[in-house]
Amino acid sequence: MELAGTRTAAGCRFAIVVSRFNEEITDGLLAGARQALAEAAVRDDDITIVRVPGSFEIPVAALRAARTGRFDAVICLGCLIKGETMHFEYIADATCHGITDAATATGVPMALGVLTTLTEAQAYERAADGPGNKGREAALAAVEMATLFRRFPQGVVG
Ligand code: DLZ
Repeated sequence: MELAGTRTAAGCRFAIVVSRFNEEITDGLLAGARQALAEAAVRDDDITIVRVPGSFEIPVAALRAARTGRFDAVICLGCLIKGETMHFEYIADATCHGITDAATATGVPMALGVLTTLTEAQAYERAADGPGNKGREAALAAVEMATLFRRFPQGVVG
């Protein structure tokens, strides 16, 4: 037997947790994610946007969204730029570990669309419209995991 997700996710529900820090860039990530979900036949009504102040707040909001039991996957979007962020490594580390912990604690897939770049130019490049948009990539991963887990429900052990 082989289990895999699909590229369309009609009927699946997604939360997108997006930080306001570096908002021009996170707006680009959000647009890319929404575009990818629309292409995957996800209805607007099945998408909930959760706005948080900065990347550091993403994990707790993602955990709360997952715990509602309403979402098949959570898409996490943020932007950390090393050149402007003195404690870049600490926030990046806490954010990535926090998202991982939230996913493993709840069993709800979380897609990582948090940019960690050296410069603002690199961040804009990764948030620009097109196939390289990292919000888009995160949403595609979420679609694949959401549809995989619909076929592979929790509790089927042994
Ligand atoms: C404080 C801070 C700094 C300096 N830089 C960033 C950043 O580049 N990207 C980001 O998403 N958030 C940043 N923050 C805000 C923190 O994530 C957090 O919101 C605050 O420390 C309040 O907890």
